[in-house]
Amino acid sequence: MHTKVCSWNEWDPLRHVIVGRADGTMVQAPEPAVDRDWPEYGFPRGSWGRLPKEMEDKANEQLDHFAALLERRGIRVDRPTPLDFSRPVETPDWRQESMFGCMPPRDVLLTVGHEILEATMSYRSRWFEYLAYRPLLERYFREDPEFRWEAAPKPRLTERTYKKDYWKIFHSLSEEEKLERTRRRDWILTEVEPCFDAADVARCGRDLFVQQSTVTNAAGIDWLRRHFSGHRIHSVIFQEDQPMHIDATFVPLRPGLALSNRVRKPLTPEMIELFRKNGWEIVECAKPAHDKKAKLSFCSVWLSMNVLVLDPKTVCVEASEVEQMEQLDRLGFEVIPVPFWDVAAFGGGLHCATADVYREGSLEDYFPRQIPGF
Ligand code: DAV
Repeated sequence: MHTKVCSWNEWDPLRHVIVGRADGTMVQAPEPAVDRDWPEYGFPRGSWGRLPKEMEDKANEQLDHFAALLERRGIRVDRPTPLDFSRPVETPDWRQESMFGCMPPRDVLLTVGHEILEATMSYRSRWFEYLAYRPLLERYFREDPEFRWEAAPKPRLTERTYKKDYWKIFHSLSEEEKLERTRRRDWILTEVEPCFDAADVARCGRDLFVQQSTVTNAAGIDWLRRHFSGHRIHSVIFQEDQPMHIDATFVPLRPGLALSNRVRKPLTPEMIELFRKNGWEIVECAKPAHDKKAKLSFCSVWLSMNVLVLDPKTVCVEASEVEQMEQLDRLGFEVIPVPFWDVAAFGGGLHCATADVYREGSLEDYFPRQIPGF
């Protein structure tokens, strides 16, 4: 089979994609970066374990259905090889009692042009997650002589990577104080070493928008800036206490149009200015269908806007998100409803669950008028 790795943005016609698997996904063991207490679902603070089998089966059913739908549209779909995520893992610096899973390839793999970059990740439970994608990456490397296979430096993730007593202090703060911390970009990660998740990056040709977040620090963004030296890297933040991944907050849909979260407002005025100056329209997303997170899910109801664009006229949207579908329809898209809510607890929505391998199209400059210093 002919393999070509290349994708420059979030909207060019999709021809080859990775779709994750729910198999063996864990409510991960405690670790410094994660604060979780779910007694109502049988996972009180300190506990961990595999997500219930019936939930896993339902999630896999929806993932398989989504993969088949993409294949029927002529898109090649590859799937990761799950590890035994219940196993403890260790490095010379630490031991972690479980891993997480391989449902959201978007978190780990960043495709920019002919390159796929394995992100550092910043959770100990996700340190080895790249291994689930190695059989695919090895194969692409064999089959596509132009494929650039890269991995960011693995972080040490010692105690020095995380702020001491972060959660204790966080829980004592008022909403206003939490927001103030967000404005200061003050979350759990220190700046000792570069950390980033691939899902904090929104790709628009020459311009990459990277959200600084609970899993992506300034050093991580600096690393990306030096690594993708032919690109313009824009560091952005949004109004959200515990931001994690840009793809339920700010989503480019096609040249000239982006979807913005109606609550998590951009806190980087230069970003709005850049879009405006270059003739882009930013529309607020529709109201989500759900009013609370899915059971056992870290992800918010804003998975409503975690859409997968198949080409500039076609978009996949979670099937219960009626208002989001209607809005995208009004914006001129053919909307494909995809049942996916049962996947949420396994790490996200339609964008999270995929990673681009090949989209047609070339590297373009969608923001010729830049803002100095941004
Ligand atoms: O807003 O809950 C979802 C994206 C996960 N990859 C959120 C983040």
